[in-house]
Amino acid sequence: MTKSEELFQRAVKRIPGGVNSPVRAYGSVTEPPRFIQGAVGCKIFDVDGNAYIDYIDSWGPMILGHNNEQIKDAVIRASENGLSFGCATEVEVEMAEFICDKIPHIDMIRMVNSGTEAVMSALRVARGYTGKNKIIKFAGCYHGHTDAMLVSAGSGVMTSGVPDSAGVPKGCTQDTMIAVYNNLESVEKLFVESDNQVAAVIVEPVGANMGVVPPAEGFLQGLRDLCDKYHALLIFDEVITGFRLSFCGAAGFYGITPDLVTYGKIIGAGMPVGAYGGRKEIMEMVAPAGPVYQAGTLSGNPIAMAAGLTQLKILWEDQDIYQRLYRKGELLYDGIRKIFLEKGVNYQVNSVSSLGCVFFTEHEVVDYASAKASDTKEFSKYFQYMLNHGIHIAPSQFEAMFLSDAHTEAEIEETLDCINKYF
Ligand code: KE4
Repeated sequence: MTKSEELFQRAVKRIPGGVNSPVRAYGSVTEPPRFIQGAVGCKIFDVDGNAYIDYIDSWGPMILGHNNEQIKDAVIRASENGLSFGCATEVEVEMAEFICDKIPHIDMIRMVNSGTEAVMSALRVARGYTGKNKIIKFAGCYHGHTDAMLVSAGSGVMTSGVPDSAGVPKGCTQDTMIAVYNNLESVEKLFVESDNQVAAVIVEPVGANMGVVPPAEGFLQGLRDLCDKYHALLIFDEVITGFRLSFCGAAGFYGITPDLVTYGKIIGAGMPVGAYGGRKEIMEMVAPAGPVYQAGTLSGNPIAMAAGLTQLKILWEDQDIYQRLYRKGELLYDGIRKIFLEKGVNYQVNSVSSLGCVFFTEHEVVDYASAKASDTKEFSKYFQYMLNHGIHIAPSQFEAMFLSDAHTEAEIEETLDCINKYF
């Protein structure tokens, strides 16, 4: 028995499913979950001494690669003053000023502790600001596990095949309406049906929780126009795309201005940080400035802020990273497309810059229904081969591959060689 297997046997006795987040249980693949000892750069090491090229990157935060020295030093330095005070600190002001000075559509921002908390709070602000209750989300998009968003959600919900979640009363989802990603008609239909009661449309500007599904040409602009037409807010959930596609996220990459934006992952550099922000007139609705309540014991934690701010400063000062990530994405995902072309494999490869995935289906994947048509059994066999040949990808068809600045051409070539051997 491997140490991972032994740890998993112990874990399942004391932690539901043996993990603190469902996707880590490898539930939809046939491998026992790997327990990780450590990581550096683009490599991750399990407790049995196996090394892998890592394309999970902690689900996105590790855009610079694992164990970045500058970030580690910042955490150690900050921890010397204490871990948490429950009072305001200078680093929170620096973090807020840094982001607001550089992201044009953010006048004010509130730190929380996860992407879920950021989304939950942004939805409340949108409802408080507009005085309306309905929210439009998209099938296959995942916005964390707040009750109102656990409807046709992506990521772990989609992986587990649970269409929604137990324990979510109808009352929590009665105001959540589901549209079809890349289908503007399905969105306008809901606006018309809801008798002008839509507070907000929330969208992953690049779908990355049903596998990777890029926005069709005009889709994001269409959402912007519909929200303006029906006086609703457009919320970009940039928990994955924020500070990844460009320093200004997908909003900057596609040139679309959201009214509110949610962040997670990269903003904390691996520490538990989420955030939501937008125009001053909206954000001043948030307590104690306004009537929309939201709070958190560890929000803006000084250690987490030190980590996140260090990472954001590195990204800001070296913005060529976004060109490097774009080129690495082309090398990897175009490389897979080339292999499929040469071998007559008709599977799909969807990608946007450093995000991408292989869909085990012969049809184009443009939304939840077409993603769901993928053969998850074939995916599981592919996952198992990759893992046993030192390539660590997400243990689910409905997740993304993440490239970091630490991945070099050598690792990408090694990955392509492995994929070539498999197919
Ligand atoms: P967290 O609460 O997990 O920090 O963020 C929720 C969330 C919100 N919005 C988007 C677009 C997200 O992708 C996420 C979380 N992403 C998943 C990966 N697909 C986290 C991995 C996990 O659940 O363990």
